[in-house]
Amino acid sequence: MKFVDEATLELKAGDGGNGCVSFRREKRVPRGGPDGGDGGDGGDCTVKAESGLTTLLDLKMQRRYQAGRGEHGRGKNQFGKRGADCLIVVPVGTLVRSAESQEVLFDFTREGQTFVAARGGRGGHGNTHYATSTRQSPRTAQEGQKGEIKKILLELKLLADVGLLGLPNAGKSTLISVISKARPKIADYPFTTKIPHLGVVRIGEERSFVAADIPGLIEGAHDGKGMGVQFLKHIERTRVLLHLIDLTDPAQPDPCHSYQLLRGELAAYSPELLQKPELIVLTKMDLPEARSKRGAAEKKFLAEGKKVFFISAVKHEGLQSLLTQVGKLLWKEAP
Ligand SMILES: Nc1nc2c(ncn2[C@@H]2O[C@H](COP(=O)(O)OP(=O)(O)OP(=O)(O)O)[C@@H](O)[C@H]2O)c(=O)[nH]1
Ligand SMILES: [Mg+2]
Repeated sequence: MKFVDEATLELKAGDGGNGCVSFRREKRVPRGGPDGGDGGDGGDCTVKAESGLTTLLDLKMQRRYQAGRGEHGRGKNQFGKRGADCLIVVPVGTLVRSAESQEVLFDFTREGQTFVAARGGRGGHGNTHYATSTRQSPRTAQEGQKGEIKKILLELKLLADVGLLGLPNAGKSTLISVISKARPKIADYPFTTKIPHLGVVRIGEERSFVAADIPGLIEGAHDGKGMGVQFLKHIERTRVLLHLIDLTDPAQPDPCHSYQLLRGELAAYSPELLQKPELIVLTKMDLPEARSKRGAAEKKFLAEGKKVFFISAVKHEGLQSLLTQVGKLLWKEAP
């Protein structure tokens, strides 16, 4: 599954501070030499990659970024302070393009890489730089350069390994929020999730996979009902599916039926989806109502040759063995 996340940003690097025209004033020295300091450089707009992030969503909230201007130089050879840099943090995997030409300016492949997307203006020289043997009292100083103004397009492509699917309210967002740092909205009404959310799930020290929480699917989804077909395409490229089922759903007293209903939607959309390795996950097992239906549900699925997992995302129960099994399917070995 591939998500493309995009954000267009307007950057303004800091202007350089002006150089200063000043002369030494000392007692008994009528005309001291020049002592005007240089202006400080303007701050840069720098983009940096960090591995904990998975989306560009935060950057869509704020589109304009401005770095600080350099201070002007002062007398007594005092240099102006450099302007504050402006740091824009993006996930690893982000591509930076020029918004005008679409040209790729930088490709973040590793954590910690930085790229100066708009450079601050150089500070101007103070009049000390202009003194010569024949011109001892220069009244000239240089203005600071303007900071660069750039418009950039950030593009992030992320591949999800595992797709969480289920009817609305099945507990998909709750699960991803306890196994990863993703924080989709959770609520007790259907269609809380309107866009897919990705989360990086760590297994042990070395391994991790990307899970995708997608909006709930309903009968007729393949025909565009509910949140529609647009999200089914997102799960086409995942390698493993987790099919979440809520035993307490009043509209679905029979979990096998709700399972088949969703499988039917997948089949109608693309029969290949049925070939993907999947795990059936019965959720909300901390609720007495779910627990009372546990035995019967397990038997029913077993009769169809299906093994099921029981979890309570809220109580963090059953998650370890579920994730271990996901790891086995992804890597064909114990993680
Ligand atoms: N008791 C209990 N409630 C849960 C558990 N998991 C989810 N819920 C509740 O079930 C409701 C739906 O949870 P969500 O995680 O938003 O469900 P979803 O599948 O993402 O729903 P949509 O985004 O609407 O498709 C919320 O009120 C959750 O608090 C659980 O393990 N135990
Ligand atoms: Mg949700």
